[in-house]
Amino acid sequence: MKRRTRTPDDHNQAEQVAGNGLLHRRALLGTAALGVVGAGLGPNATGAAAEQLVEPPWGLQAGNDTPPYQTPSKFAKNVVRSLSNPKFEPRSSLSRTPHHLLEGATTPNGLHFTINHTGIPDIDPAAHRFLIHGLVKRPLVFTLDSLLRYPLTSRPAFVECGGNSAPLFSPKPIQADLQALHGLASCAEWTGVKLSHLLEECGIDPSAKWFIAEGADAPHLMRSVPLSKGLDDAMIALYQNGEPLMPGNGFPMRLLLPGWEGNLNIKFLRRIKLVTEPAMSFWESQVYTEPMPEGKTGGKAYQFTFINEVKSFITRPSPGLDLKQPGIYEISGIAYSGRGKIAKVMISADGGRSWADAALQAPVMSKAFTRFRLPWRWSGGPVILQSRAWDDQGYYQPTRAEFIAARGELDAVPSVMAFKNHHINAVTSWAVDQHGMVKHAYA
Ligand SMILES: Nc1nc2c(c(=O)[nH]1)N[C@H]1C(S)=C(S)[C@@H](COP(=O)(O)O)O[C@H]1N2
Ligand SMILES: [Mo]
Repeated sequence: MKRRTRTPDDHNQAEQVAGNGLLHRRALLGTAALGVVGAGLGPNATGAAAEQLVEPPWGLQAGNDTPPYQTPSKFAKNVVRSLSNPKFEPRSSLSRTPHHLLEGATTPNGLHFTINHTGIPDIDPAAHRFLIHGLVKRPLVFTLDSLLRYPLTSRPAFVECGGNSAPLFSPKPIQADLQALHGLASCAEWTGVKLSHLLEECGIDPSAKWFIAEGADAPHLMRSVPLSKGLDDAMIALYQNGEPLMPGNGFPMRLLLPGWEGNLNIKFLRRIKLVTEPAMSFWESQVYTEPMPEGKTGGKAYQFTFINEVKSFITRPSPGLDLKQPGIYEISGIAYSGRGKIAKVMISADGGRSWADAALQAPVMSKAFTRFRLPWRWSGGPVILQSRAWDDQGYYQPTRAEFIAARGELDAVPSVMAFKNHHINAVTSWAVDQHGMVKHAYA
């Protein structure tokens, strides 16, 4: 495609490209293109003459001391995860990422979602051992220190629980915020040792086709993984966004299987055993399974669903982030695919009748969050906002109707832990009413 240069015409053109005020993504190049250049203002700035610059107290005295590890401003104290088990009862503990309060494509470590089925173990890295055994020529034991002597690599990757977005299985749209609906997915830059490297050192027996990975926490969570994934992009991750893994995310080491269902990414990793067949463990046979459409199959389930399929959602606006007045807004959101890179995101403001191409924030990385944006002029009427993503492997995010057609009627009581409610990637809709209030809707 040819590079487009801006013409003087752009200055007064904020070209509407789809219904209900969606503007061409090139308007993102500047407020000039939004047609507000005459006023000399961005969409929401007020004139400098209206208010005199006063000297606030923080400009008149020295500030606070510097902590060894900094935490966010007290004025950003609402930017936190929501907890499913705040009293720490004896059950799984989930924490959800506040996507509606974040920007960019990286989830800060303190806000990465977590699922820990028996709490967060307090692992002393000096005492932790990681073993590779089974169908190998030379079983080996690794410590954190010994792993740090191997070549390290870094890559961004999202992790998404198979139960993320489970509320969308409800037959009526559950009125909850984005964090509650899609908060079980996060994206970080992970650094560690490629698993293929360690497997080659152990010497793979030709009869090995799968491996079983097991955690060191109390449930010894165990999953079977095809060996081909272990030899592809699997990593023993030691660092998360540049610092040692967070305790809730697997300190001191975890299995990272980019693009594959969260549960397979075994944290507190203590063992990888090469085998000929999957173990059919509790987690792969009872919990993270996916039923085939009922009636057609008599209640059968797919044996394995490893890949997190392409998904997107709009983070701003979203429930709780109501629009104060008509005017120009930027629609912002996240898209990702467990198969590769995001190729395209489209946005609709009229419930799917017309669509506009969103701008993708570069660099677009494989199996990682991609931020998308589009300018929008809200005229003050009711609209339905939707986003829809395509990946570079030819897969696209289904509409709700397409998803139901493929998976059968959605009659489940949504719960992350229930057998039926996994792997939903249908389009999410936000209904904005004439007062600017944003609600979860089905369209
Ligand atoms: N050892 C161990 N690994 C685990 C879990 C666990 O409880 N223990 N939870 C799994 C689940 S259900 C998910 S979705 C992912 C979540 O990874 P995160 O907590 O780093 O976001 O970790 C998986 N790995
Ligand atoms: Mo999960």
